[in-house]
Amino acid sequence: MDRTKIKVERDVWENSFVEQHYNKNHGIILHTDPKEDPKYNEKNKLIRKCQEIVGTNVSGKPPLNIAIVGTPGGGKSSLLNTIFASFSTESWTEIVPFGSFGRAQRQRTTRFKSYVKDTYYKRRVQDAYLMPTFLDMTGFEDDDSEKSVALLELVCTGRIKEDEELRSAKDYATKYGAEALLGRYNKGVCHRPVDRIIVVCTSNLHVNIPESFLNAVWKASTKHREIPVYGVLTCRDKYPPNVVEDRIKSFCHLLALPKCRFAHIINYCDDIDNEGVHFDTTIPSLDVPVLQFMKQVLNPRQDDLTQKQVSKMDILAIFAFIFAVVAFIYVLLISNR
Ligand SMILES: Nc1nc2c(ncn2[C@@H]2O[C@H](COP(=O)(O)OP(=O)(O)OP(=O)(O)O)[C@@H](O)[C@H]2O)c(=O)[nH]1
Ligand SMILES: [Mg+2]
Repeated sequence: MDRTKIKVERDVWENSFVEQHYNKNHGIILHTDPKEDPKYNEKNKLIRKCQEIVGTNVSGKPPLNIAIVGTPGGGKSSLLNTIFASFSTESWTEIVPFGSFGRAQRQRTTRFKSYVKDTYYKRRVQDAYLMPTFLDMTGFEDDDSEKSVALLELVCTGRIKEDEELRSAKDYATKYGAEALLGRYNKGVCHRPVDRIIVVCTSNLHVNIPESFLNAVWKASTKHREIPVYGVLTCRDKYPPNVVEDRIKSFCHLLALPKCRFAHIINYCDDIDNEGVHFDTTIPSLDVPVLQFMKQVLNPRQDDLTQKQVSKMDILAIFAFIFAVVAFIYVLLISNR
């Protein structure tokens, strides 16, 4: 093909690899039969590609743990439901409760929750693919104080327990400081060390980009080991790329995101389907850009934890626990003399 004839639209080229998977005007047409969607075959191909990338449990690797972080109401939980619908061949389901109050004081998600393969990956016949575990949590404040970085650090090192309220850890840090917080939680067993971080933020121009929070993510993600950071801007239906060009640039700049680690997407939501077509089906035109992004996120990296390293960390945690118990008994015996 004559290379000079390839004409790339400016916003397509500048924003992300995901751009090419949207129609020029993002006019998503809803079909009750997903096979009628022009992106149906592409969706299935991308699912297969993602399955190939993650491999099966024969490899002996653990599934990746992917943390979804952001400030309140940015679309974190909605993104998870969209990712799950993208991997699904049946229908969108509200697996993660979503719907924000839009204020930091009242958040939809208040507890730390993991979504393992079994909770979202429905197949008639179960397969052995190592689909990742996703971690959803409360929105963070736009703050890069030591306290916020410490809180993110706990998330990254897998110290937060299932169903724990991040607020209690935050209150503890406010009372006793970041060091005390890390000290308290570091005694705990390592639950799910994070392999990837996806930072989610709304495209809504009336909401400030949480600069300090993005800075805190950056600090926490590089503290112990390099955890790859990805970025998603939601609400593309209301704020298309040409309207939020500067916002996209700042967001990517603040997180140092190259094109392959950024996506500007539309989540499954009432705004794009007020007739509820997606309650009974999936919308491949919405899924394809998200799967394209997930393909990038799932790509293996050299420093991904292996099963061996994970078990080594477990053993270390058990030894630390035994040591703490023995020390406690010793102190008790001494003080009773
Ligand atoms: N139009 C539109 N609305 C969206 C999109 N993504 C999310 N929303 C809406 O934004 C609101 C907040 O979404 P959530 O997914 O609950 O946000 P969250 O970040 O999990 O919120 P908290 O858990 O409270 O921190 C909901 O009403 C969603 O329907 C999108 O791409 N387009
Ligand atoms: Mg939420």
